[in-house]
Amino acid sequence: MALGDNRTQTQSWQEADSQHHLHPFTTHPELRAAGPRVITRGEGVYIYDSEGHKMLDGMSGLWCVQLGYGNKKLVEAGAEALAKLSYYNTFFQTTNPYVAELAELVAKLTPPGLDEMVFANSGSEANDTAVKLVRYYWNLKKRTSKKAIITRELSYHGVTLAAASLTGLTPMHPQFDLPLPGFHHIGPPPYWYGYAKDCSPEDFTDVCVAALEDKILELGPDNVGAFCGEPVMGAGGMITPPPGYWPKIEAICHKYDVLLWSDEVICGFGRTGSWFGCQTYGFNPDIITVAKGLSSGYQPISATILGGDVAETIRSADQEMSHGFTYSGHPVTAAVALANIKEMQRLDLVGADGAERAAYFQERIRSLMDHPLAGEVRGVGFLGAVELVEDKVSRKHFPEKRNVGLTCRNACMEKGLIIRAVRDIMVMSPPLVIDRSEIDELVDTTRQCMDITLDAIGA
Ligand code: PXG
Repeated sequence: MALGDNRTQTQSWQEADSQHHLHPFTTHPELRAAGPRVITRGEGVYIYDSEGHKMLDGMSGLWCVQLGYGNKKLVEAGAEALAKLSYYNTFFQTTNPYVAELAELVAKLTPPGLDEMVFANSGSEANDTAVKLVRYYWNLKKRTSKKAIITRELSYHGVTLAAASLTGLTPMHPQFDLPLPGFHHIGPPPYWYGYAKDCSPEDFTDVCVAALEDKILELGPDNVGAFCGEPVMGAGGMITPPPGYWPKIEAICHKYDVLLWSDEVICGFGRTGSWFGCQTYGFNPDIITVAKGLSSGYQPISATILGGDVAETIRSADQEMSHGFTYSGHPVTAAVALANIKEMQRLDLVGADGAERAAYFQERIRSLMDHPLAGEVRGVGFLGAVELVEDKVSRKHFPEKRNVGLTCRNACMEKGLIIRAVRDIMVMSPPLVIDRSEIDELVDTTRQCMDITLDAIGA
């Protein structure tokens, strides 16, 4: 197709989109002035737009395509299920082969005891489900006052009413009169580099853990149902916890009989180097929520996974659990998720092969630390972040209006690399199949764009 034809087609898609499509987290007059980029194809770690630009997707879409794009095994599994059983529900004492096998396989991978699950379509729905099941559990236990849920400042848990209420990125609240009652956010978040200039990481762990204990005592342990957190905070700035944080959080939850809920929508399915982030950080949650990597994002599917007494109490309750979606355990999404996990196992993405490439990724991103803009480089598994600062010694950030992160992100886009800017934190979450030469491309382009940023801001 000639370039001119491409442009005509692109423009017609842009016009159609601009007239009818309201996008997530988007300022629409801005988008409509610029016109959306139309992504038409993905293969391996690369995506392509309608004008033929090739981009290395250093974000795995939205932290989700563990297997990269276009994996044939998943395509075939989806097509086969679509042809054989395009839909049937899991209400009224029915199931389907795909979701039955998926539940069994997921239960094998989760830590011991976490082996009952409710399926939904998105991370937000999995989290809303968890909120309801926390309430249901404490109602079944006849401890009906234990309903408050505690989360952390800068956390991201989704956008439905309950999930957005859990979310500690508070600018997401006022447009929608949130949070709902019963949701409490504690600070500081476990973000040592950003919050603790005069404190060792170990001491900062204790500060963060004390914030949870203080909040439980303030609300009264009899009123607190659960604490929910992401093992590594994703959308809030790729924040890895300080040493010993999670086991200490777990001990506080046990002390006050508060359920521990690990939101693994990003961290699940190999992202941090283990199947689940709680395994990487050594803690035992009562509830795990997953989405994204469960199907490598090829189909919308999520799950709320229950363990211990929560699983036992809910599975043995002699009453109907009045919850579930039309598409809970959808055969096509389940078939794709099943094929995804089997493919991840076949490729050893969470075994020695993945670990070797993750170690290389971590080593390579740390090489960026000698750049004048790099205040901290952090990461785990296939998560990485470079925090850009004005002054390395004092950890002084640039004024927000200088848009340093955005400048760097836009430079990366120009050079065919997709990474995220959260404030001035450059975030990377590449597909777990990324190879060494692609890791080199990711890191080398990032360095080049940090140079461009340095020139642009005249620092
Ligand atoms: N929990 C966590 C930890 C997440 O990261 C959700 C829940 C909600 O999932 P759904 O499927 O309802 O979107 C998420 C989603 C970003 C970005 O810009 C992050 C997410 C979604 C969209 C954008 O970093 N995470």
